[in-house]
Amino acid sequence: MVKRQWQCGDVMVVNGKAWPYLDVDRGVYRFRLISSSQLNDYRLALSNGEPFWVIGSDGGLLDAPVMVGELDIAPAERYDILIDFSRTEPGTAIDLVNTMQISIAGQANGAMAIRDVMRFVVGESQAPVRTVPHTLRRSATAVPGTPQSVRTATLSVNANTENPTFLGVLGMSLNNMRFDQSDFDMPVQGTTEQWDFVNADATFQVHSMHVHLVQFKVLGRQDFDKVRYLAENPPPLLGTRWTPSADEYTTNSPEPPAPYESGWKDTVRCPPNQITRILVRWPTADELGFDPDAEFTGPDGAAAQGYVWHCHLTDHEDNEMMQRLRVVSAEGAAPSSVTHGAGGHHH
Ligand SMILES: [Cu+2]
Repeated sequence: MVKRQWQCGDVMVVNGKAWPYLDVDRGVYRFRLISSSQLNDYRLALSNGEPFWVIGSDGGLLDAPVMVGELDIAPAERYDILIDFSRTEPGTAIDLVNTMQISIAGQANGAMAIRDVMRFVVGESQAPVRTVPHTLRRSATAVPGTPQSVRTATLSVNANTENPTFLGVLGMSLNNMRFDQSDFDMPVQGTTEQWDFVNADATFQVHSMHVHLVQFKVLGRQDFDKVRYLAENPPPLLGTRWTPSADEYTTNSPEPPAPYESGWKDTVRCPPNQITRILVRWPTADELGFDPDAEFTGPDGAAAQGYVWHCHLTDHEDNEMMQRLRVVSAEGAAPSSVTHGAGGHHH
């Protein structure tokens, strides 16, 4: 667990300890990482320049270990990694470091980057596991299929005229909507959709988008011209749905996801000035063994339905960067506002 204290802190905390060290034997170790940082994303590497292996992501094991020199991890993303200390000289100290500059908001305390995460100190003994496996699954992960529709979702930080306090003037929204609006997305059970997360945020913040109920595939990312996009599609006041496609404003070719992002994910890094595309298959009640659209009683005692999708930066999700979502049955589906076909990005 990697965490920084407060929004703009400058102390790296791992499992509750500031800059801890761990004694390791000479062998291969599995670490289960979750970034519980509130704001920053990190690029993790080993100080000795040695590679390590990613073997799992949010939704389980990858098909095979992916050797990396660096691993990007945003708040709430999970990765399982293997580090091989088997050939390391006893007594060697190896640091897990972050090579990513911290976010602009995180630099308010003057820290540009927080390099040190934790330290491994290699001992004399041999650990029981001394090799990295070649495969992790018997069969390759299934792909959800071709999307029947494309939804554009916009990630924005915009002026909140109702809250004049410091930082409160910034409203954070998805699709320019408030959380309690009723015109949220209602995908149909059994359908496959492409969602294009358009990060048009003025603050150059990486958002970490999390969809409840499902595991999805990351299709990739593409740069777009945010200035022209915003000029030609000016967002209305907060509270009016605003989801223009950014496909006409792209400035390079689509980039595939990092190889370690090829497994099942429920949380994805959405860098600024990029479209991050995912492929989601909405499960049916039969597949789940329960009705995902069943009514339940909300904390306020009122009847509610559905799930949420949100940015996992905690002050963003707490500031309305969260939307409701209902996964409706095919029979109960209302005509939707989904953009079909044209302009979409198909693989
Ligand atoms: Cu965010």
